Amino acid sequence: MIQRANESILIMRFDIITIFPEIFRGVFEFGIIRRAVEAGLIEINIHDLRDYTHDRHRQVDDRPFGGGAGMVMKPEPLFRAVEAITHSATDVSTVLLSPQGRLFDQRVAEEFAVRERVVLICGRYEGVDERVVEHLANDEVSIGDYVLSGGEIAAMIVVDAVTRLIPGALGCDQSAECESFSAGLLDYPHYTRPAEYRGMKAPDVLLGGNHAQIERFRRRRSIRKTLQRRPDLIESRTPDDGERREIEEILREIDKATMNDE
Ligand code: 6GU
Repeated sequence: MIQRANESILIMRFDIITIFPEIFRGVFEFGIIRRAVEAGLIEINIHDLRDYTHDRHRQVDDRPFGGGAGMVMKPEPLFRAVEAITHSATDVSTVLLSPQGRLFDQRVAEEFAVRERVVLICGRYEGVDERVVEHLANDEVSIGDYVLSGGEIAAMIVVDAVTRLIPGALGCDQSAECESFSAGLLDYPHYTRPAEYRGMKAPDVLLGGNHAQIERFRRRRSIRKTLQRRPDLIESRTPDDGERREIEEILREIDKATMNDE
């Protein structure tokens, strides 16, 4: 459970700095994010970087010193934008989105969720003047090991993942905790009506109403899927004795099943 710095309800403010503000039209107007905005839990402001230029051409990038391909985002508009947006605010994370950043995962989302303000600077893929990295941003984040044309889509992902962690943003506070990764495991499979569809059956145990059995079934399926698909997540856990026994048991079952296939 995330505890905000202040126990009373505190609005969390995102500021996104981008050269493509139109990209964000619409994306925050649906579902959980929309409801969080309407409920006054979060505020999202989109800023056009060109508004912080002073020249006639509203130039935000320039050719790299030392030569080479591509353009580099100039420092002055970015410094001006961040300074104008944050002025004297404290408890601000100023985050540059770039492929050089640390990997954004659920832990990082939890870190941001306890901030009062998060400023997201959308870098373009060719690069951002290093003085922004060193002296303006206090964090640099990447959403994965692939290259995007810019940080805009990454910013959407960060806002989404962080908003879900803000108390009250989900219908039920508990549901974020139960979901994939909060417990460090992949989610268990879900089923709904009909109980049988084209010969494909939902597991009987889920229809029976025995809650202890249902919980055990779901936990074991979570562990099994995680072992098969993301063993790295299992390795980074410190399981208690019960869970270690369960993992070993499931591993033996998987072994047995693959031996039968051979
Ligand atoms: Cl945050 N930006 C860009 N341009 N590419 C990325 C990324 C961010 N994260 C992964 N690839």
